[in-house]
Amino acid sequence: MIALAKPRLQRSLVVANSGRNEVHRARTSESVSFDIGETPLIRLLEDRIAALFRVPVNHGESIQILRYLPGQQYEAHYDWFDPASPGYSDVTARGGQRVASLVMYLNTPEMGGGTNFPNIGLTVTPIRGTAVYFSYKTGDEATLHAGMPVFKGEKWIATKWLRERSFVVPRD
Ligand SMILES: O=C(O)CCC(=O)C(=O)O
Repeated sequence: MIALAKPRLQRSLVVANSGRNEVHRARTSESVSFDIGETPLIRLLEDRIAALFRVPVNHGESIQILRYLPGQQYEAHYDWFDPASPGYSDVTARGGQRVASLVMYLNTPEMGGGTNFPNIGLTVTPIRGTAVYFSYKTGDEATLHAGMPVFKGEKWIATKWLRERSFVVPRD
């Protein structure tokens, strides 16, 4: 997964209140999005996620692979879209609201880079081959989370966001 992503990394974007994807100081990693079913490995991963969470493949957004270098982070945020933000109807027009997130750790950073849930006092330590999954309803404050700064080494993750309805054309 890391080898697939490396040549295509670009500064990560966030979904801004406007509904557009923008570079933001809160998210300083680099990443790449893979189209649904883009490679056999991506397809395998999508199928496993769909089977594990019993959510059809087409409810999933594209898998993103991210790399954080020392000092890079993703400040605390929610993955569900805020109904009060101006871009809400645009970002939910296709697939509806996000209902769950999966963060898969592709390596073990030397120091730092935990996934912190400040409202429930939990920090998940990134360990290669493990993942953190959380589902939510709109407004769920327990799911506030941050990718804490990496202090030493690199942090690689793959993320998957799931929608309440079909988000992409079903794969063959
Ligand atoms: O880097 C992490 O541990 C969390 C990533 C994250 O919050 C996200 O991509 O939404």
